[in-house]
Amino acid sequence: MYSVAAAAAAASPPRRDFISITLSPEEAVGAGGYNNSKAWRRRSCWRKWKQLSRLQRSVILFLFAALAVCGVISYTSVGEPWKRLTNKSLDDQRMDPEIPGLKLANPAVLPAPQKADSNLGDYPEFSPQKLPKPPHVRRGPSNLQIKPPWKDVRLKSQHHSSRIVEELVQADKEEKMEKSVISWRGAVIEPDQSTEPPSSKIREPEKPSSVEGEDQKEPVPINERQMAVIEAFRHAWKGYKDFAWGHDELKPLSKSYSEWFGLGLTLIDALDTMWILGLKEEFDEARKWVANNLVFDKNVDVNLFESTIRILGGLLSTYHLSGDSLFLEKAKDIGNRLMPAFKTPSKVPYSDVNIGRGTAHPPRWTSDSTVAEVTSIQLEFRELSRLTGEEKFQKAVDEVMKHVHTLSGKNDGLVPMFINTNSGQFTHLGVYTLGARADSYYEYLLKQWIQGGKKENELLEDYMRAIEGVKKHLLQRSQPKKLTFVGELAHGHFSAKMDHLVCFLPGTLALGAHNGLTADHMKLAEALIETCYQMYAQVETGLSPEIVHFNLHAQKGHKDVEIKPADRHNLLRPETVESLFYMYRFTGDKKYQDWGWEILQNFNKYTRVPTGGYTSINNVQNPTNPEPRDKMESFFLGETLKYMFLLFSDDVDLINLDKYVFNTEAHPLPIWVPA
Ligand code: DMJ
Repeated sequence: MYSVAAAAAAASPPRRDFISITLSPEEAVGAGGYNNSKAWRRRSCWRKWKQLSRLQRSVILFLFAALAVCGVISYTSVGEPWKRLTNKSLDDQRMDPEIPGLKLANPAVLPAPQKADSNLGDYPEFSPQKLPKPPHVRRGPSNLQIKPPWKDVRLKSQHHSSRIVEELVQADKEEKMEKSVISWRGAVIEPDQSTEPPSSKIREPEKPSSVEGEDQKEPVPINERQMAVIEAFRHAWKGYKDFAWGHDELKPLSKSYSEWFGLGLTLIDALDTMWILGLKEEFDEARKWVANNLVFDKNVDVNLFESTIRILGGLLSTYHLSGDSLFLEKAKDIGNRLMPAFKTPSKVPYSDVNIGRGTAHPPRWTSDSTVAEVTSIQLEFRELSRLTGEEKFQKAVDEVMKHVHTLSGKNDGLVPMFINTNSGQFTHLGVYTLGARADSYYEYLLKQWIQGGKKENELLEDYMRAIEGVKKHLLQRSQPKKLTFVGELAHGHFSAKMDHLVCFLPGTLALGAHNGLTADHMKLAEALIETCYQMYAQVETGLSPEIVHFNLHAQKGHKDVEIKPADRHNLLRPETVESLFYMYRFTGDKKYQDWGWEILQNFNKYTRVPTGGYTSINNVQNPTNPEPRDKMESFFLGETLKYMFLLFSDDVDLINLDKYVFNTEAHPLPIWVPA
């Protein structure tokens, strides 16, 4: 039978996938002979149609009509299952080809941490695209991510297929580990999926019981005091941007800058503060500088400790908060360049490293390093190992801790201030302080123990012993207010001198108590933070000097706090505000917020430079002329203002202290096994 299909087949140019119907010769060749022109074919069809009887034509038309009706019916009944089938087949495509049966989660919408060799040009640009936030989508980097209030998600601009597979497998692993996703100010916190050090066995993190509820939690609005901190930060940043952009420190009065390492120290120190404060524009601009201008291949000597806590720490925490692999790449770069410091006879690191040449050395006048410096780089290098899978970083710093653990020369857990890089022994024995050169040794004992999931007992032992040492040798009460303070011990003689630096201690003690250590520590923390506050309140400007001496004997007309002329400067240091933050978090007592608020107002009154920036001052005792020093330290943005903002917040999930531990420069790093 002649059909339209056949006609269509005949009419079509030769194709490989047509249906061929062969017609009989007489059908194919009509009068006039075979001629494959269009006109001939049209005429020929019409002639054939005319030759059919009326009945035949009716049957054919009826068949066409029936076919059309069937087509419509079958489309409507088959359409839905077909659609489902189509979607299913798309789902099937998301099955991991290498792991049968493993269904992959949605393709990652957040960047996964990149491998050590990944391309530096591959950094994700921040995308304005906003994706709906499904409550249980597991995605993104194997790290803690706090999305800022200005954005729910960040998209990678490029997806190389191999990386996508990695991300998908990663996403699936994360799903298996029942990671929690909790919201913070419309943002998300994803506890780490691989929170053990590289050398240890990976354990699944516990899912916090509050996760489901918190997912629904309303973002906590920023309050007025926090707004004041944002305003202060913006003012400081304006000065830095206008006069010191890309340099280490702002000199706000001379409207210039000073260089220490020549690495944009203030900018790097301030990155995570901007993220936490929600300053998107400023963050984006700073990120661009890091991407385009931050180069470590420079013939420059840097201090191992300072560059570790400020640069390495700042980059690592910014990586964790943002998920942006740019910061991890930079962290790896500087981490590797600092490693030559550990090539010493004792493996106790030198204080200085030339990051361009790969050489390290002690200061010119000694072969000693400072104890605080060699024992306060561990949080950062350990975290770098965990992220990169390269053990060498952690190994180097763990060895230092193990070595110091075994050393003689301690006094009930209190350490001297210097250690020799050749012999590995303490030097200048007999002087004990919790201030300069020893302070963060104590802080990092506790914090490493917390970071590692409270399993490294030697760290805890050393910490507990040291606090007992403090109680036994260094605690005293002042007159007339009977303030508890931490003095110093020099060859058996007690000195009532206390550095402002010691004011980290109440916060650290409170953190220890929060982590299950004895309640005594909290009591001591409460007493010490009162003292630190008085170091501000008893001074004419309401700002603490660098060092105070406490009165041990009541004298008419004398306060508890005495200040020597050489000690009356204020460098915009963070320690008291830092401790106020911990105390408020753990007690909820508003007086700590009020004390911090007073301090912020006094910074604004005496250290704010109208054209932008804040300055350290020489004389906290002279409110009419505090003698500005013309320098804004990077830690003012990295620490002081960050802790202020956190202190005024009532949101415990704004850097949750069961998930993060702050390094000594206020850069939050994830706790490997969160509570
Ligand atoms: C910061 O660099 C760090 O907090 C360090 O531990 C001590 N000194 C400054 C802040 O005062």
